[in-house]
Amino acid sequence: MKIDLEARSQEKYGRPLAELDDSAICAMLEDIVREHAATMPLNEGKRRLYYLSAEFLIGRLLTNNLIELGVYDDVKAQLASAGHDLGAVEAREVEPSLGNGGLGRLAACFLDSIATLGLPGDGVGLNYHYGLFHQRFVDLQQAAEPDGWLDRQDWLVRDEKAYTVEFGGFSVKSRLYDIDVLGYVRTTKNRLRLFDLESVDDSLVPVNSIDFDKGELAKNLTLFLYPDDSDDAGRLLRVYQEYFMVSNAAQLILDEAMERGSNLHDLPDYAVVQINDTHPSMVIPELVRLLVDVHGFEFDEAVSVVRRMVAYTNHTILAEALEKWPLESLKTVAPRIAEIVIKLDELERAENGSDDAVAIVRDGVVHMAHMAIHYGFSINGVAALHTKILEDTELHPFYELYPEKFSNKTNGITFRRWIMDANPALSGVLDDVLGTDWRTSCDLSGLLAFKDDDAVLARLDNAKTQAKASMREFLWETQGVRIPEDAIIDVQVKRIHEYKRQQMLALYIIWKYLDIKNGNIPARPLTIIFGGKAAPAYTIAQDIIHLILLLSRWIAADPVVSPYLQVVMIENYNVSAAERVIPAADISEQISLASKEASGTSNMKFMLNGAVTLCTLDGANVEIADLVGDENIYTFGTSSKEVERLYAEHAYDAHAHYLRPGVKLLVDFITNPAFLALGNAERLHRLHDDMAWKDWFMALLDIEEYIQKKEQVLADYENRDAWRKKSLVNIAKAGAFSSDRTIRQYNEDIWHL
Ligand code: 26Q
Repeated sequence: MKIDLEARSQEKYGRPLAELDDSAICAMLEDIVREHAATMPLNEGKRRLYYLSAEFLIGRLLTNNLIELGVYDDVKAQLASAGHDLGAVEAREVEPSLGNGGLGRLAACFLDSIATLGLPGDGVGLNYHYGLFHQRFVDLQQAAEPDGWLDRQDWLVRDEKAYTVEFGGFSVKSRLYDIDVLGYVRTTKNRLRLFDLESVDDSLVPVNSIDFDKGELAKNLTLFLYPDDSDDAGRLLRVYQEYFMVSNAAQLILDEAMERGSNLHDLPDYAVVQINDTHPSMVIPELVRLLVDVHGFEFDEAVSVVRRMVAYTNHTILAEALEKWPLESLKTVAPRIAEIVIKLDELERAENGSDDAVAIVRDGVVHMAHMAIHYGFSINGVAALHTKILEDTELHPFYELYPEKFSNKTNGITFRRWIMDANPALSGVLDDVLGTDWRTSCDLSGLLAFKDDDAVLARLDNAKTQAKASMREFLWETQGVRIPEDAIIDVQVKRIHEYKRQQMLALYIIWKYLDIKNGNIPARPLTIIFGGKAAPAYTIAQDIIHLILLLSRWIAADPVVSPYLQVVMIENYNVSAAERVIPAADISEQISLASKEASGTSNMKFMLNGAVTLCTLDGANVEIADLVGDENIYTFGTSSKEVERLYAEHAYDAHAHYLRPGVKLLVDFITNPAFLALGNAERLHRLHDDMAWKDWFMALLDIEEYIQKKEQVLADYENRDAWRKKSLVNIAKAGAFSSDRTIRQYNEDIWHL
């Protein structure tokens, strides 16, 4: 593809390129990419994948698309010669806010890999007008505001397809928007297909609040993406949303299959549906409904068709996060779906002679995961340990019924976004040292040969320094925070959740603060960076944010400690922030309670960017540890087996751990009088008491070993040579976590495209 920006500028704006401002250039580049993408043919194949997901956390698209088209460097040079900086232009793009966290970002990485591998497969989801809320910090607390990303969003292309969705008591018309998904240097494309209502009343949403009259919402289903851990008020609306999503998706799937020659009896030859967690699981009864009610199938045949085309990915072992809907809610939202779910439950009981443990409907509650496992042909976990736990404990009765349906597909990340786009300095070093093949093979193992090569180690180190400079600039510009140039950068970025144990890192900060106060002056400054949103209804998570913000202010105000210790909480952490912060990290914090984090994917992004991991043996950390070896990772904490035992036997005594002298000191710091005076006493007391009496995720069990390990990490950092080698090994081994590898496995084992 050839681009002449000067000619384009004259044509679009009637002015020379040099006179345009960054926003105008951004819009112009978006136009160019969109127009070019429109001419690209779709990936073809008899069987198409539909990746159904309530979330696609795609991030900004301009840079990514310029990279995929192979014109990034050219565009950058043309802009530079007209006096413009592509980085500043990129920053004008508004990031779509269509996901909560890991699950949504995984879907986005998958779309990139599916397109890059040239496989025929589209994402299908919803076009939320305000997406997830925008996070602001007010009075050291999280405030949630609507994120009007759609106002300035330029990537959506209106599609011809439109359907009717029937709810109990009313029906709505839908409208489809597409975003083209380009693969890396490919001439064919896929699409992200986002359904919306034909008309939505945005005026229901007040300017500065995400509270609004939910009574009207049934007709405005696509206004918001609900946070995980949503409150009850949001739950019924979530069912409406989910049904709207899957009814549209199912109609689209049948439509396209018929267009391509299917008689629907052979539908599994034309379509395979991957459901991203249970959120789209109602696609199962919806497909059955369409085949029976619209296309005249017998119920049994419809079920047999659907059974051969739906596959389910599980992303959680937290029982409370598995979707269970009251049957009454389903009856309200979609009465016919409720009927079909009941029939599916009866059929399953008859076929398996099975008991309540695996039932779809039990005590008036519909277990979505159970339905997906019985009526899907595949279920997978997202990391080896996670899949093992599903098989051995959480979903064991299902594993006994259908061992052949279970498999592991360890998550992955796309290297296009997470090095080529986010870390140009490191990409450049890799190009020079390895040649450019790694960009498509994602094989970085060639680096290992340079483990003792001073010149290469120095270049990698220099790339880290450049990434740190970029992050420092970002935090200065967006938050007015200054970070010392020589600081060790220690990062935990992810949704705020008790099981992820941000509170344990907060306790470390208290320990370190007291240690410095006691005269133990560190060799160099340590900057600890947090980022992440908390569901507005998740009180303890809000309390944890408050504690972090308070610690940040408290330490900054202390002249003795602040030269050596700094706490930063990134406001409104999102994909764009991740791209600036992850490349800069020295230490990757992956400290969830073992057995609770299904996989984690930031762990992979940090590793790829040369951070060294400090972690529990949870999720994909286990696989990272196996790959890099003991000398290149720091692991600590109670094992997942022992954690499971503690839960099963109710054997964890939080208060006993709290009463240990070193621990009590740290926890009680949260409610010291000066702190209470500066912060919100209610939040601090609640968090203190939760830790001292409940500590459901056992932070106090692991805190001492965690502090020890972290101190060892900091000491080892001072051996600069050894540390650079650790960093190199981590990068070299990260190829295993390319989402291209993950997608190949999905295709070979499940999709067969
Ligand atoms: C459910 C019902 C109502 C409203 C919201 C939700 C909801 C929304 C989002 C429930 C869960 C989520 C998101 C889950 C998630 O992000 N899970 C993460 O998935 C990653 C990709 O597999 C894993 O790496 C993480 O370990 C897992 O926590």
